[in-house]
Amino acid sequence: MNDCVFCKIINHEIPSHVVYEDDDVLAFLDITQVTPGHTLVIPKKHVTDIFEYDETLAQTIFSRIPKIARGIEKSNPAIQGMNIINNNREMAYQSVFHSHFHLIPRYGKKDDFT
Ligand code: DGP
Repeated sequence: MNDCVFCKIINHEIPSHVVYEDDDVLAFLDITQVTPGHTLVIPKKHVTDIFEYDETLAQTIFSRIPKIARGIEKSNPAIQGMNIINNNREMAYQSVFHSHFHLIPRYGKKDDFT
C-alpha cells in the first residue's frame, strides 16, 4: 500500500530499529516505547486488521510471536513479563491500519501500565 507507514518501514523507505526479520514477518521497535523494548510485530503482507487474516497468515504471525517475545526477554534480564496487544479498527484504538501486535515488556512495577 502506497501510503501505509508500516509498508514503508518494510521497504526501508522509513528507518526503523529492526529486532527480527524473515521473508514474511518484521519486528521493530515502536516509536513510542511504552516501556523499553516495546516492539511491533507485523506481517509483511499488507492486511488492515485481524479480520483480514486467513489461516496461513495467522499461522505465520502467531508462530513468530513467541520466538520474538523470547528474544526480547533474553535481551534484558530486568524484564519480568510482557503484554501482547493487538488493536483492531478505530473503535479499538487502532491508529496504523496495517495489522500489528504490540509486545510490551514489563519491568516489575504494575503501575507503569499506560
Ligand atoms: P496502534 O494504536 O495499535 O495502531 O499502534 C500503532 C503504533 O505504531 C503506535 O504505538 C506508534 C507506532 N508507530 C506509528 N508510526 C510509526 C513509525 O513511523 N515508526 C515506528 N517505529 N512506530 C510507529
